[in-house]
Amino acid sequence: MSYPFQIKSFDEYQAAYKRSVDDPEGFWGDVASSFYWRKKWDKVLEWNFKEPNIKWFQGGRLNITENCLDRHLETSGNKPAIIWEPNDPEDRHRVLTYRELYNKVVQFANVLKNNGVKKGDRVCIYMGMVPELAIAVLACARLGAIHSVIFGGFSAQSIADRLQDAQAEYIVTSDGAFRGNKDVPLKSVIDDALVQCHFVKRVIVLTRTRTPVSMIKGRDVWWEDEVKFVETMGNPDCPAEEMDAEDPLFILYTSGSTGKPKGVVHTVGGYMVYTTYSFVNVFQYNPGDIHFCTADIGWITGHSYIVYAPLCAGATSLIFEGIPTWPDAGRFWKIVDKYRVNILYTAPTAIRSLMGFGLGPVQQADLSSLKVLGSVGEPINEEAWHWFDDNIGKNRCPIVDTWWQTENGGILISNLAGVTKAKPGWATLPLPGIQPVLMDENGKEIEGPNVGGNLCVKFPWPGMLRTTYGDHERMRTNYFATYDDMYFTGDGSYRDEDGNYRITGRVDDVLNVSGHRIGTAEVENAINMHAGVVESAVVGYPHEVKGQGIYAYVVYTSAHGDESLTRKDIAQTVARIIGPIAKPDKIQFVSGLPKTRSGKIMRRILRKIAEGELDNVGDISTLLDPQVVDEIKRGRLA
Ligand code: 6R9
Repeated sequence: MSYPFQIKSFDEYQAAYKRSVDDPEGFWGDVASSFYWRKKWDKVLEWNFKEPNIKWFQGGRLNITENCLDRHLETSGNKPAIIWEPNDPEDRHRVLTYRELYNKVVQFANVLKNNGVKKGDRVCIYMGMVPELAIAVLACARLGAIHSVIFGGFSAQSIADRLQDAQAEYIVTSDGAFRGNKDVPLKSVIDDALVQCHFVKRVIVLTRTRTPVSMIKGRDVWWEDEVKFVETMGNPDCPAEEMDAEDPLFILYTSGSTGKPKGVVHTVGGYMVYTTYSFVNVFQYNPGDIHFCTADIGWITGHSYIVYAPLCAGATSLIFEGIPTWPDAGRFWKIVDKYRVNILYTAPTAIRSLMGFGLGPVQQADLSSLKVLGSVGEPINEEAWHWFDDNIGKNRCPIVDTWWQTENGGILISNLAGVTKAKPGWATLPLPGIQPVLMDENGKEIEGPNVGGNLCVKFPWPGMLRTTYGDHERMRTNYFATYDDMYFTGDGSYRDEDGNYRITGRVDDVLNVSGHRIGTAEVENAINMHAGVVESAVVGYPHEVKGQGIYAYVVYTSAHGDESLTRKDIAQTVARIIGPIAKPDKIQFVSGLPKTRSGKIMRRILRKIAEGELDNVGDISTLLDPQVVDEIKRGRLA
């Protein structure tokens, strides 16, 4: 496969960028033309950011799986589509060619069909990192069912919230998942979630860990039995459902600054075009390259850069079931060595944690196959950048620092490997089609070089979200109400004299813990569920490995009893309500929170204290009870 839209030089980048701004419809129409459409679109773009209403490739008809699978069969049927490395390095790995993956997707699409799944139905997928997860995702897309993948670390309560919001009647899960030396009992978590969700009609359970599970009559079926049934039918074909370009492809829940996570909706046509375009350009993917993205498919990075974009590009995508530190901290490097990986796309938090193990684990592996390194999820600090560059890329692999969000579908700001210049700690330049602007607090654009502000995008791109599921108004207030006619990202950024962007992090109440987005409000709500907690306030603080840690200030009723036990108990409550990733790192008991006379918690002060900047908390004169600040400072947990 060749990629007519692949940018090969800085001049080409500049030309593509200019055209994407001067003639966006011509530009994206050309990119989209190299995909397979059953029927071409009537109109490339229609939009306004007021309602907002965004439509790309209207009237176009297609199925994304025909682009991921069918169209590669003739020329690349025997090429590996997926390489799977199991949790335990002693176990057998698997390779699925495009032909094999196609057969499995068609087969499982028939399983879903036999179980009643139709176009437009929501299917929740809760699995570990096994090839069947990608197969389930693609099988949904083949039928036009809307998948909603939930990361395997989320709790029963989080799952129930998402199932209810999406009104998902079908679930695909497995008995359990292996992660390092743990096995996570996924099916049993689903059972707990379903106590509250009687509308769920069917649960399909894959065997992975052989953890004992209870199967509910009439509701739960085994993946393997259902596949066998399709085999006895003679493995019939499953023609792809013809979709409109603007039909939803999936829902993915993500945290915001208020309330419960929202269901970000991506649509078939634009998402396909944008993610594939970004993949081929940012990583400079060439046919035959082995691409290893270490994210979980439960997050957007896995959706876009493990499943959809690589497969649309006919690439080989490596799926790793385990964790970077098991059986030892050399696991990533051994995988690179074993499969001769060419592109390694990972997160700063993983790099920082592996740095802590020294160079021993790195030196045992041959990393000479690597050509491109990538980083995503949070700002990468210079120390981690250089360690990655020196020790993994051996100073000969470009590092792409890719900034984007669940809502964006694909990478928005990044250097293009070897084509545009890297700058440590900087995401650098916008991709063609992306028009970033910096805004000040008063809604004015900040122009010129060497300035900082709130990062917005002023023109639509094909991969952007179309709505928040079931609540379009939420999409408007979240992203389009802060600034007129702008998509507001929630991030702050600088811009230098060459037009490079350096993302400084969230400016709203969203934390980024090990690259995971967590809303402070969500954590507070979970803490407040604990009997005995009166109220709480949660802020982030700099954490050496996680990027940000979670610091909770908690007002607790009874002062007696064992404090450390109560802390453990509260952390456990959060893990039960949200999931272990949201557990506070520090819990400080306080007698009150710093509030204004109107009752608003002054988080600015709490943030400064958590950061250890005790002399720099700013003006506290407007507080109802300024004395509480001194008490909180004295009790600060180092
Ligand atoms: C893809 C993904 C989005 C938030 C985003 C920003 C942070 C992601 C970054 C980065 C600096 C980068 N972020 N990549 N910050 N440099 N290269 O991570 O999506 O989980 O929705 O998180 O992550 O703060 O707003 P998501």
